[in-house]
Amino acid sequence: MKMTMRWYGKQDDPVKIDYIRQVPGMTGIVGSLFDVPVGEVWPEDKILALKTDVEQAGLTLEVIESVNIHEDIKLGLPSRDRYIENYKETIRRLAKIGIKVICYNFMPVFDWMKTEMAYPLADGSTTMAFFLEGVQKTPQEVADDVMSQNEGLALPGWEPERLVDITKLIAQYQDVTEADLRNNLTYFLQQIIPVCEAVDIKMAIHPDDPPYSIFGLPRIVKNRDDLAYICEAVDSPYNGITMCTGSIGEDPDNDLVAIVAEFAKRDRIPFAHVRNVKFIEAGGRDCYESAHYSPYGSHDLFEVMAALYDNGFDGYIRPDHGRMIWGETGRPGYGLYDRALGAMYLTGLWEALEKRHV
Ligand code: CS2
Ligand code: MN
Repeated sequence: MKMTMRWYGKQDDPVKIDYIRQVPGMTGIVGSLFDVPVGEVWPEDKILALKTDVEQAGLTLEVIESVNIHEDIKLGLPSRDRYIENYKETIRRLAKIGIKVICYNFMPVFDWMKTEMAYPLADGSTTMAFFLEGVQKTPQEVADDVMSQNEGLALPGWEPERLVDITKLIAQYQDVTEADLRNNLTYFLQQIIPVCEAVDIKMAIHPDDPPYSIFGLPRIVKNRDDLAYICEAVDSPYNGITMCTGSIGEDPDNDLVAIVAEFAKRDRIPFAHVRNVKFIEAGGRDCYESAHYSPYGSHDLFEVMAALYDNGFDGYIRPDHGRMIWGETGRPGYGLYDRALGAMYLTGLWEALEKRHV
């Protein structure tokens, strides 16, 4: 297990990489280039500059999150082939500097969705939350709402320049069924996995967050059967999953620990996001992102880590989102303090598993 933390880069992340380095057990950064338009080939000089920044801090850069997928690939438009060729070239360039895992998602139009960016908890901290009521409006209203809560910081996929077109983007999917979206994902994987095998980079698809349809959009990475379908669509260890326990764990019908165990055993988890969520009511879907520590959430993270450990997991983990604690401000979910507590907790669980099992 290699513990990592996401970092948004020297210019854009209020969290200093030197502070991330001080978290015990931290080995690497999960990074990305955020200024390359989706679909374009990543420039080699920028990739190298990121690697240099990370290594100067004494950390490694072996995981990228994300190389995003152009909408035309998800829609299966004829123009997808050009974007897939670009994607392959980015994979080759990332391999050259030692990247081992690429996280990506196949969610139409936008990435994760929360309706509350600073939901207050009883201990005075704030956290992100998702309430179904919050999406019973038009996407434009939801976008405006989230932006106003978020000091103008956009959710991924909800960037102001895309918002102009969000209704149009969503409309493009009107006739796209889940089966169509699955076919488009399979087509993409069939093209890129041979390249990944050749250059030794594992692809790791991130589950849909939340793991069910919203705004009538098709979603195909929601549960055990979806994950199995994807693994079998192109049967290669290079076609893997980012096991995000917070996303899969947002549907009370998902048996999180069993899902983690199954896909770890199948050697399809090169990368895991391990965090907790707390359902407001048992059986319901409204939830907030709690502290990682199991008694504070609805999932048992000891059992999650044990499912990874017992099934031979040797990939990368990151604590994913954290609450805002100790007066920290900045990008919701991505402060330093609570993610550091989460990382340390997970590292402690792993140490206990190792010592008791060896
Ligand atoms: C991440 C996702 O911040 C997060 O919630 O887990 O945004 C993730 O980076 C993407 O879905 C992966 O493509
Ligand atoms: Mn995640």
